[in-house]
Amino acid sequence: MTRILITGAAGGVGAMLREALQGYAPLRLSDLSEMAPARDGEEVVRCDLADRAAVDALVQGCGYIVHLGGMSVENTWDVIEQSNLRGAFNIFDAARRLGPARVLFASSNHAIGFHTRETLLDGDAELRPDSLYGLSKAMGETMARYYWDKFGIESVSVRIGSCFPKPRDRRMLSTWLAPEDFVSLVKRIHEAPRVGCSMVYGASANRDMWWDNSHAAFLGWVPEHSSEQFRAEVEAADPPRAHDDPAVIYQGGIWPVAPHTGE
Ligand code: NAI
Ligand code: 15L
Repeated sequence: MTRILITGAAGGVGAMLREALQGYAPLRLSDLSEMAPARDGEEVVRCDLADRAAVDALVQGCGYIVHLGGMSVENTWDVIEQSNLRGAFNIFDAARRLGPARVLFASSNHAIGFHTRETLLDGDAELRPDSLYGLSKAMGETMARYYWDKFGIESVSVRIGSCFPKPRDRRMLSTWLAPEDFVSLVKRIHEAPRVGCSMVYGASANRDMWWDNSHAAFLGWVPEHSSEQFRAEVEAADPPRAHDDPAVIYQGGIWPVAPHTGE
């Protein structure tokens, strides 16, 4: 059975995935931060993704890499560059030299966050990052393309909406990705005979959607959850905003109008 490497295993999504994949395949779990000790079928390796030699050792022997590690919100360019760009480069290049390994790249809706909400995006949508963080995800997707075109390294970039136990505000009623749906997507990407270089919007079967995944139908991924069960609770806690509030104009919410954090 393919050994699966999960980077960012101490994070919110990574820790959830670790539990869900127990017994599914041998797991190598890695993060900069401390993680719970290894159990049966697990290896736990602390590593900075910016450290090329350490990432090489991490990737060795793994056939599938779920690359979640990195700075997951806006930050200075130095931090984003080290964790997200150098980190992604080290992963893809190790997958080339030490693999081949298939890569799931955790991209983000913030790679396309400047699109407005009345625009339905499909597989050909233009990248429109709304932050330095979103820019690093757009660059990661381009890296995935390069490693496929030049070296045949298969990957799926998942433009994750909001992967939390439940939606936290009105916007997330559209962007929510139920953890269980992410787990089924991780497995589909692992089990598909071929993925080439693909992109999937990571959202559950929510009522009001801005994203169309028909280009990725070949994966056979069918999300089974919906944010609808949380609508009443979320709407009661988060009052509606004016139609010209940036928070309701952009798919990225307030990120497009947040301060620029480059020095
Ligand atoms: P998180 O912040 O909880 O986890 C990220 C993990 O990466 C952390 O444990 C952190 O210690 C680790 N990390 C950061 N820099 C590192 C480095 N240089 N070397 C090694 N490890 C490093 O984030 P979360 O929510 O679990 O997200 C996982 C991935 O999915 C991230 O790449 C994030 O950008 C992406 N994503 C998540 C979304 C969500 O709704 N949770 C939405 C869109 C994208
Ligand atoms: C992301 O990319 C972030 O990692 C996550 O913390 C959320 O902010 C999410 O996007 C979102 O847009 O809800």
